[in-house]
Amino acid sequence: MIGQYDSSFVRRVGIAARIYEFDFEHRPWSVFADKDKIAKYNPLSRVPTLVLDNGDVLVDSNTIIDFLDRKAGAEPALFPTSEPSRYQQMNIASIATGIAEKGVARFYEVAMYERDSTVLKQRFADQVTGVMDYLENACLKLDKQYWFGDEFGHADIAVTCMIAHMKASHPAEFDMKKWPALSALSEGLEAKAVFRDIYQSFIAPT
Ligand SMILES: N[C@@H](CCC(=O)N[C@@H](CS)C(=O)NCC(=O)O)C(=O)O
Repeated sequence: MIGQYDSSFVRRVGIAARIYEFDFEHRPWSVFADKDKIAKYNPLSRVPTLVLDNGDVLVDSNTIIDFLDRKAGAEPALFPTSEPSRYQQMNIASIATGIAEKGVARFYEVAMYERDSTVLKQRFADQVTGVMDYLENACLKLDKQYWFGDEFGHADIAVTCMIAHMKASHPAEFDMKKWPALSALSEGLEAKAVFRDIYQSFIAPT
């Protein structure tokens, strides 16, 4: 698997692969410094990129997670198998990875453009507030410890990886005191061995 664990997308895939006990080699290549190496496998030069033993290449965390889930089989799957729980938890994961995508794009805008756009700045702040308030309310309504029940699943992993990534890359917008339920959920998961192992502190792209 190609990509650094400071990316919430790479990390959510790494955590799922570890939980499913799949053996994989990890190439922590940077999307900027190692762009050309990544492009040999993925024309988007994006991570995560998963190169299979037969040479096929999977791109995008959602595609890779779908592949891992099917390979792992129904029993240990990290999304529920029945509806409406399945689509509800997929939506939570999509909302979390969606704001993480906005976060990556916003980081590039601020770091690499000579002049910031006040429109995009405000839009990003509104999207962060909208998503985090939505997730906080959804988290408060849980009748179990996690979205997946008594154990954590992909929705819990995606939210926790997104929070770590966004707190590090957008500290001004991510004052977690505003979202205490999400804070408690992510802090609890970050203390677990698999989250501590599959981790890299944020390195700003240059
Ligand atoms: N939708 C993708 C997003 C992946 C993504 O944005 N990865 C970032 C690293 S955190 C990246 O590769 N950025 C380089 C670029 O977009 O040019 C996924 O879920 O895997």
